[in-house]
Amino acid sequence: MIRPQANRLREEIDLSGFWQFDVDPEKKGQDIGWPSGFSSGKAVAVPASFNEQFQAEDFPEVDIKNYMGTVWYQKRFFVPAGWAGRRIYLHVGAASYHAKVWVNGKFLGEHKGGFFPFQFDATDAAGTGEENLLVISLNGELDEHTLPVGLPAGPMTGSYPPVCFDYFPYGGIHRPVILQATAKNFIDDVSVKTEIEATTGKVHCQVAAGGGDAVRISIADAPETAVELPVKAGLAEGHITVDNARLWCPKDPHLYRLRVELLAGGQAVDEYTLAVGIRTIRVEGDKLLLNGKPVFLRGTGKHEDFPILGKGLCRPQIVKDYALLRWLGANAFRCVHYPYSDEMMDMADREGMLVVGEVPAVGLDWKVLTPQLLEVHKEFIRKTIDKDKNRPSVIMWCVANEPMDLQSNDIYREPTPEVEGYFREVCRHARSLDDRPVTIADCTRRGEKILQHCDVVSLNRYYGWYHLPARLDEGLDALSKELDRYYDLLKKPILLSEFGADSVAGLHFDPPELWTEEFQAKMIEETIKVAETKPYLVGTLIWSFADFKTAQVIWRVVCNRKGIFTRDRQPKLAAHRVRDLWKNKR
Ligand code: GCB
Repeated sequence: MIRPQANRLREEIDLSGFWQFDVDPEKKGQDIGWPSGFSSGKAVAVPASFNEQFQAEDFPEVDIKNYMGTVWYQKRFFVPAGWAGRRIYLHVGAASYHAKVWVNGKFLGEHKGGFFPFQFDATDAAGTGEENLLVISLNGELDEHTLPVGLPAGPMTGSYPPVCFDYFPYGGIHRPVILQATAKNFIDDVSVKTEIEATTGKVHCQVAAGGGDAVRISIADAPETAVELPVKAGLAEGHITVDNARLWCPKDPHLYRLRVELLAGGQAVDEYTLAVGIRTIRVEGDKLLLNGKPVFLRGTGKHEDFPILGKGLCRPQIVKDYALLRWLGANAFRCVHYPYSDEMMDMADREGMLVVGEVPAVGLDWKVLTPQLLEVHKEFIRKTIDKDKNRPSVIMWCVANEPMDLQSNDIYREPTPEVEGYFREVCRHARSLDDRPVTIADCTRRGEKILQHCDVVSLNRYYGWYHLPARLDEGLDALSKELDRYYDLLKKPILLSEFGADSVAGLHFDPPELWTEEFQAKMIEETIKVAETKPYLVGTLIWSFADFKTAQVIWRVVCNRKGIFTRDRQPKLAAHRVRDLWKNKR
């Protein structure tokens, strides 16, 4: 899938703005004709989560802040007369969780999964030169067959709202909704892989086309690179070469503009431009090699989370987050626990960030690993890869976070052969779709049976906090031994994919105590120092970039407070300490 763009052969209309919104706790909307429009409810902003946009009395029939049931969105939009005869489709950047879409009462389709874009053809449903009505219903209920998993078990048991993962289950249309017009012959998808031979960059392209007879690919502003490829059975494949290629890397994240033109009868009928970074990424021995040279990831895990907006796209916040990452000296982040917006990822490509992409597979209690969930998991791996496959910044796929026996909460329990088989298949599937290294973030002490199927071993470790709380010296010693143990067993590169401690901003104590800024700063600093003595370690990703909203449980103070920045992006002591460690290393 490619996202909409405006160019000489494509037009787009962004439907961001105020929409009509209502709740439907009894799921009656469809029976009483809401797909053709409804007049009840209130105005809501799109993109954004709906949960924090209202007061409780605005929707007395539900608890709107914690509501995960059905809601309806509606928007009138005008399609220009000039779009007559064009192919028109609707692109939704992301909506949580299960979406159904109608235009002028005509059902276009449905989509499951809160963090992926989806598109429906609206050519027949939408009228040109007139006003149209778009209606989207969303349902946010999660269960044992969804990802994230919705069966409340493990550490979040008893949370409100009930979830089994540590972030707030915000609902709504979270990313832009865009209407795109193309020619009837159109570019449907572009997949790019890059290779380096001495100083030459090779850009392999696979273009899926709806119609047309040939595809021309070139680097924009370098017409001599152009190559023409025939379209056969809807596909065109080939490569262009770039002499003396500027290789994409954190210090010089150079992006080439790949131009793809679809030709019919010798005429360009569609065009698409894609930012491409020429780089390679692979694992060799215990190293992660970017363009053949070892890289070390210094950064944090993040969330899409901000007051009022919830998980909605906020461009100023994205710009600010990159400014803070640069200020820290970070070169990396992990998309905990789902694929991020394209806007966030565009900046990663431009800023030279090394990104661990992540499938929204969290809350994976061993009990729910059924063949049915495996199918959903594989489908979501495909969607995650499809969304960000062309991005130079994405250097690894994390295909699951902390699978464990959540019911017993026993981190020393070995996975059964069935559990191991599930993750073997998950890793195999990811590799069959893409050549980036595959990882799983483990939180148990017996993860080797699962981690052996990965290319990089990711460990989420909280020594000094959840384990050996406040006993930092003992914790660091245990961490050091455990890292060595995993390396000796698996002989693979290890990423410390989470570590950290909660701190309430403004809470101080000397000598450092749990929950204070001093303890968090010390724990993070000392953990980084221990980790960096390990030659097989390929990165340290602090948990977390900023405080973020969680469901209510008695050990979270409104938010998870492991941020080294507050939720509104003010630095805690830990951020200053990390900057001292990293500022000259980027
Ligand atoms: C983890 C999870 C993350 C939590 C974090 C914590 O291991 O991957 O989702 O937020 O621990 O703070 O407990």
